[in-house]
Amino acid sequence: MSTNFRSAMESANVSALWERTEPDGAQLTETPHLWPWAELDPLLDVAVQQTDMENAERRVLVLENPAYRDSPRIGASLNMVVNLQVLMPGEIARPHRHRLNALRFIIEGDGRAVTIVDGTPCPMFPGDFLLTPGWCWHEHSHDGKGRAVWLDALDAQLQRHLCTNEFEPGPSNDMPPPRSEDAYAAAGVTPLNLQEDKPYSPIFRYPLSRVVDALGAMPAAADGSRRVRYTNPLTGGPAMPGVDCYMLAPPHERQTRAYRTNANMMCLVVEGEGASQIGDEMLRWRKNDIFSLPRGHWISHRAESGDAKLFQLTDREVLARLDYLREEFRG
Ligand code: GTQ
Ligand code: FE2
Repeated sequence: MSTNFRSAMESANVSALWERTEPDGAQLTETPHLWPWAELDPLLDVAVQQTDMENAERRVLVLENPAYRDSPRIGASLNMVVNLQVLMPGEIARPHRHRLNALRFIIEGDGRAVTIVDGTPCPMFPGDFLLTPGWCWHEHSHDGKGRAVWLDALDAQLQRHLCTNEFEPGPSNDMPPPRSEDAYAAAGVTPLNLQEDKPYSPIFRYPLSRVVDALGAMPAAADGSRRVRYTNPLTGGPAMPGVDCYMLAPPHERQTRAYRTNANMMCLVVEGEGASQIGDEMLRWRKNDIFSLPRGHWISHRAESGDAKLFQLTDREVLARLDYLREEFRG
């Protein structure tokens, strides 16, 4: 390429596509990764010793997928970050809000730690699933005993790419009045007179017991698995934008039907133990382990105890709504 052409392009603010070399996302090779609870658990104690909630906005460990170590990517999964947060008795995490959609899945706590979401207090018992949808005020407090530990997941990289995030520190000047979720407690019945014009579920807290009841009552699929989705009762769709969540009970000593997709998924082991075949790799998992299911691999799970349950979060719905989703099943 002549020097004249090069400088003419530069001053005209154009470039030659045939000379560009940066790889596109499809060439990024992701391998599955498992973060064992046995390694995460002691790090949380050290994090408590080394941080003071007076100075920290949140006491959070960010899971970093080693597949992205030499890339500008961050976090556990391509479009979603997965973090662990810990709060001690007497501590608070101050109110703020952001456009990122966030969820919490509670790992440890005595139910005396609370997240207040837009004025609604949500007690945090182990196994509970809580929503903090985009632009809702939220703060955490703890007046019980022992550590409160939970998984946070946010659609951070996606919104970072789209430049759609905003952040506002509290205190709030427009906190909505506290509301009750009891109107939604009866499955199959939704109130009609409420002005619900929000793009997320009116339920902010999904207790584990209801999920376990549903899994126990439903028939198994042909491969023996049982799976429920956390939905918005007003639409039947996902509970909120950005991250779509499920609970899977894989069959005992049997493989689920293998599938492959261009969506990304993260799993938290809620109960029991088992193994997941992900491409060429077999990941063995047990309670509180966290692992990634990167796009493109053939995936199949099996339980090795009767009670095994995986909490799953995925960007699948984002891809589906854009008509970008591709997935196939084997057999
Ligand atoms: O608890 O508000 O893990 O704002 C990352 C960002 C937690 C939170 C995270 C957050 C929060
Ligand atoms: Fe937040």
